[in-house]
Amino acid sequence: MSLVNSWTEWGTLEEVVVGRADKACFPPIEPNFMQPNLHHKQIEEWLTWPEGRKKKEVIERANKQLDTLVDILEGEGVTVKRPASVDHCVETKTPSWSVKTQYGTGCPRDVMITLGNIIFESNMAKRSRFFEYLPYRNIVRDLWRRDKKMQWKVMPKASFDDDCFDVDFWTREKTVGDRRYTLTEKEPIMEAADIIRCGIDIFIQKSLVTNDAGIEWLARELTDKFRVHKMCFPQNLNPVHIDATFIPLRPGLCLTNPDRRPDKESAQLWLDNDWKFIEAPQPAFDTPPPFCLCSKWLSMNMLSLSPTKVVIEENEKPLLSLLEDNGFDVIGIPFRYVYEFGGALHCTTWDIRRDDSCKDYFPNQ
Ligand code: ABU
Repeated sequence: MSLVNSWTEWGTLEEVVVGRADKACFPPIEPNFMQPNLHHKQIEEWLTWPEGRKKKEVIERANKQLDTLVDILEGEGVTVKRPASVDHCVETKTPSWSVKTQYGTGCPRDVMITLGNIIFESNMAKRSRFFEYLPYRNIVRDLWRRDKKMQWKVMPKASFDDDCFDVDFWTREKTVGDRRYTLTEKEPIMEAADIIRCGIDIFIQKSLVTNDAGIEWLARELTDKFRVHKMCFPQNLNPVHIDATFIPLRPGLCLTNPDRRPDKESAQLWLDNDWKFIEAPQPAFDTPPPFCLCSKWLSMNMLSLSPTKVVIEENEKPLLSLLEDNGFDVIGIPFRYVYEFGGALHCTTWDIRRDDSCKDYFPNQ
């Protein structure tokens, strides 16, 4: 039996990794993180971005919500694994740069992805996240030893020298459709949360953390195994990860973000294959919690347990109704304390095994 098998975002979930808030730090200012958005004007006026370790109480309350997720998943019969608990408040350096601290282990999804029988480690886009794969290595090594069909692929580490970054991004005026972000094309760079999986087809967006070279690297690496498609959501001037933008819920049904619609070219393949788009309702809150680096659209960042069951944040009542109206069982859990550790329910998980296979959901292409 394969221990590693996950081809879609919605197959029945059998084994998953849930992140930890332990020993996390505020991400340090660096070329790919120069203007943190505090989301709250008043806070921005009196606060400079903090550095160093997050407070013990803040870590504990997030860990409590992560533990609740673990309990729910285990109650649903899902095997849950956790990354190693490591201290991120250590200086990180290579011969050409250093940053004061690392970040955290809250978001396995950003680093790790299962593509069929391949476990894939992305190389990340921030210096402070250079070593973020390490807390997952125990899990990967164990699976690799036990599942003889599993493949383990690691993206080449980027140098993250200054010329990997276009720091003018932070000051120039942004225009719809520009598609120039913080990364240059010097080296392939990618974060796994910019990918969504639908059987043999994989969709990926260019963003502040994934460049065109990263997408090309992935496409070449997966030739003959997957069809890799670029997607673009031109209204999003600061794209970071696709999983609060475009969420395939089950074959033929996709949740879309009304502020970030796919462009015509990106939408065409879905429409040609009879997928239906439903728009997410406005989130329950106008802003994410302070120190959260994501947008209010974490509301959409759900974890699918199967093609008929999902877990969402408990405050997102309009989303709950929409999903129920579309035939889903919805489990709502408290999760907002986790948001400042990098994201919501999709971000903080990495599925290792789902009951699904390499199907073609887009025969018409
Ligand atoms: N990592 C998911 C968050 C993306 C967003 O805020 O749009």
